[in-house]
Amino acid sequence: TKAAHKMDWTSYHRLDDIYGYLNYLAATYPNLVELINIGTSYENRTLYLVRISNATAPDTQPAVWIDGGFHAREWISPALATYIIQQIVEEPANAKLLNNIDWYIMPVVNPDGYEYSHVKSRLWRKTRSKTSSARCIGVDPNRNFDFKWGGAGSSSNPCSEVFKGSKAYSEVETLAYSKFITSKSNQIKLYLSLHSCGQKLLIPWGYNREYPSNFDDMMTLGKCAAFKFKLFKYGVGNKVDLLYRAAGNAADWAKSIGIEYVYTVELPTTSFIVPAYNILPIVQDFFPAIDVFATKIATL
Ligand code: ING
Ligand code: ZN
Repeated sequence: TKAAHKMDWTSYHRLDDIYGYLNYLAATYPNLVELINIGTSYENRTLYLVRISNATAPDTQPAVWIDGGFHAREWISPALATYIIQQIVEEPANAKLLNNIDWYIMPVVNPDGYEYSHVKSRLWRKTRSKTSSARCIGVDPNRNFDFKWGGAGSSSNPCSEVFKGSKAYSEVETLAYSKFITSKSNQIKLYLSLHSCGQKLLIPWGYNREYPSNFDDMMTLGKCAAFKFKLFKYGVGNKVDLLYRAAGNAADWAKSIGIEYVYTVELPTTSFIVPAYNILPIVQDFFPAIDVFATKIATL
């Protein structure tokens, strides 16, 4: 990989640049940032996430999980995930976000797809694993989780964009992800999975038109967070009410293992193709919501 270096939010970055930035942060702020390797993708890329914490004893305080890059073409999501990392680690004005919270942030859950969308096919969505069909590649990682796997809004056709895979966790990426989150499930109080597009904060369930028992609490916090958005207007509500059913999605699974506050975020705009000059406005507009979430979580 590339030597450690800085990052910017005026262009989209390839996986090596993103990992180079994570390396740079871990090397520059060793007491704050830990680079964690949770496995290897189908095409042999490392699956990295960062832990940001100033706690002296590990795993003793509430934690936040944030991910991006589930879907290859949704480039604004790794951009926001890396921006959140940068703001927490490198912006002194945000030091309060480190009080009583551990942050686990994984900018690119599906690195093979992400790279493929850069070099071959801009609108690629899925992973890059071989399927039972010689013609069709990849699984929708957001239909591959072991909660209501295979239900409405997923497909058993390998050529579908919402192919559920041959079984739950057929994909090494979703398996590694689920194992890591499970290992921290007592600590993680808030889960944000970043997608695009459409400007929504989506609340489980997505498999069925039903609400989790703390749905009203998730609505209240989601609306408080959404009040912070000035440039882009976000809708807040249940996944099926605002979008569609999608069984086997990661956020439903996260909710099913007991994480209290769970959101799938559909970032701006109304297209997967967001011009690079819109990255900064989108990520800067979003960041104040992180403070709302953190304030809630730190007191749980
Ligand atoms: N949307 C997500 C998808 O996987 C989602 C999020 C999940 C919506 C479940 C509704 C229900 O379809 C994008 N943009 O990928
Ligand atoms: Zn997506």
